Amino acid sequence: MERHFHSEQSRSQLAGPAAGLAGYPKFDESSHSLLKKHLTKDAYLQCETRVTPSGFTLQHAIQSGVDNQDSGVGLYAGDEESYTVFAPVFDAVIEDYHNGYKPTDRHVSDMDASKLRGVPDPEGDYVISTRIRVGRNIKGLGLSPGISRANRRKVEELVVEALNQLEGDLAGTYYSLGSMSEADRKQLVADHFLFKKGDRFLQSAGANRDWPESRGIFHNNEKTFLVWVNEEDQMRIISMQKGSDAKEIFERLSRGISAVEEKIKAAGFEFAHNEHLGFIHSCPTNCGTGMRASVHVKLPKVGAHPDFKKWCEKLRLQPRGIHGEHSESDGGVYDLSNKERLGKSEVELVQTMIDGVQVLIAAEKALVAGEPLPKELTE
Ligand code: ADP
Ligand code: DAR
Repeated sequence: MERHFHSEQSRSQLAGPAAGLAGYPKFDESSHSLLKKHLTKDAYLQCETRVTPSGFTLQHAIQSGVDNQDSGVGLYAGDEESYTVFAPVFDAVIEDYHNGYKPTDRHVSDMDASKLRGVPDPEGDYVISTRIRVGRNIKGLGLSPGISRANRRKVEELVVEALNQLEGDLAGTYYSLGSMSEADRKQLVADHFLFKKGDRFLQSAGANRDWPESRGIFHNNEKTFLVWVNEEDQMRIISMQKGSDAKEIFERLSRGISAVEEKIKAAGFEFAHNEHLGFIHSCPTNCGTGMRASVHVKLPKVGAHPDFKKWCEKLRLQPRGIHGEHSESDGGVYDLSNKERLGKSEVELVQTMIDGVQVLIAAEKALVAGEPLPKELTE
């Protein structure tokens, strides 16, 4: 068995000698995580003593799903190498979550906003706001669950240096979580920009270590372009505005990503990416594009319909609450976004969101008028 020894004492715990199944985790009957489904005894025995170059072990990768039996996935990567060192587990979880995406498949990116057709809500009667985000991580500096304190500081230094060079409609201000003024904090909360300390899933994954050090938020002067630094990923690059002009939002995001990438490359670094997994993220659900294009949309009758979740599945949409992942909807307003991230391009995913939300708005109108539902839902 190939042994992967860490190159530095970045993590106190080594994988240790083979303990066999003595350390195999317990899963509740109620758990339906992809980790429970795909951490077979054989995969566990293959991976239990492996360690990535930065010292990340299988135990680190599965801890979140062991602590949180209600996880949907339950598995995180601590560095890019986690995806190959623990491939028996990650490959199975990725193939399951991303519609049969195989270890031999190749991901293709397309950030050309001019290819988008239509907007979800031209009349502006249903969609309150639209947001498109991607994650990005800098190659060689780890991922949030396994990153060292020194590398997390390096990430903030590199990213803030890049952000401070943004020009035109992207120019703005960075606010460090550890040192922002109370007035700035209150404004960021009021704007719904301030991310909170990672949830219990990220806590167990090790992503919250040293909080709030090296964490912060950038936003442009118009508050339509944001970058979260060292939250679940090293960067969450976000473009958002009121209304549903997804093309304008996507175009700004594409320019922003390119501008940040240019500065990162000028500093001698690059985004973590490979042909198979696209852009590398800490959670396997985000690999590929890392893109979630979402609308906050008023669909009280559609949302209350017993077939709402089935319709979202059919349209390849993911419903969320309006205060972020794991939150509930509020007053018939839902966060609807593309569910897929990997194996489809950014243009395809944004178009999926546009087309799917158009269908659900048509369904809302039909339910109000007592007319037949759109054929996309009934065929
Ligand atoms: P992420 O999209 O980063 O994976 P969340 O679902 O937790 O994570 O959303 C992060 C934040 O972005 C939450 O505060 C959520 O309310 C906000 N948000 C998401 N989509 C929209 C949108 N279309 N309009 C306004 N805010 C949004
Ligand atoms: N809550 C974790 C992660 C699911 C995907 N969402 C992310 N990466 N924010 C779970 O396993 O349910």
